[in-house]
Amino acid sequence: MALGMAGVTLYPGLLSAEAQAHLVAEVGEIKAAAPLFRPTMPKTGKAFSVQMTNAGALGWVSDKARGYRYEACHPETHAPWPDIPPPLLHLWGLVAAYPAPPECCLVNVYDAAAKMGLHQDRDEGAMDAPVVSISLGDTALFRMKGEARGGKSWSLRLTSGDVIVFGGPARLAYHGIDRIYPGTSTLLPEGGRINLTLRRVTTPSCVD
Ligand code: MD3
Ligand code: FE
Repeated sequence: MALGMAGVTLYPGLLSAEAQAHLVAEVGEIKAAAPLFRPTMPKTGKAFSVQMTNAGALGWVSDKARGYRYEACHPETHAPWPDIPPPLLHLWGLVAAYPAPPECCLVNVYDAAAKMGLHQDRDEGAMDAPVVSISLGDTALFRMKGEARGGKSWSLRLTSGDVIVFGGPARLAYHGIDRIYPGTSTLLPEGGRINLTLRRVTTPSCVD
């Protein structure tokens, strides 16, 4: 599908209402095992407006002292992250075209005021693997820019049930969430938006 940039594939509304509700329940279980935390920026310690948690062998975390990184355990409970729910492993198999499973499911939770500034995802060792993003709940205004940082950006509204895959030349593109549109979905009783990103973090040592 043509979408403004090579390496980006949008599957609009790929997830049925039932599949979305099932994923919300799975996120509830992840949150019960690994409570939401609010990362802070490297060096400045400024808090993210987005809350996060993870599933998988490695979870993405950030704090003032040690910055962006992947860790095997929760930053506050120090427990290992829960497993990635099987339906998400299945979805990765459908859309990622990568010969190894994801190691991280990062859960981003947005309230009506939350946003995420333009950034690159470059904390992963396996940059040949795509990132698979799943949107649940309120619509978000997503913005993306070429790898060059300058140049023009383009925007896209991501709605509940959309799946978008970023690979190849798009893998190092700058991207962010400019705003949430409150009240645009009834999926989450408390409103807001959940984004799930599936990521390969380490280079696979063997391929089956
Ligand atoms: C393009 N999350 O967690 S998902 C992130 O909606 C992140 O929560 C946003 O950016 C969110 O890092 C955007 C879309 C996305 C995710 C990863 C990418 C786009 C990407 C990695 C490379 C290029
Ligand atoms: Fe990102």
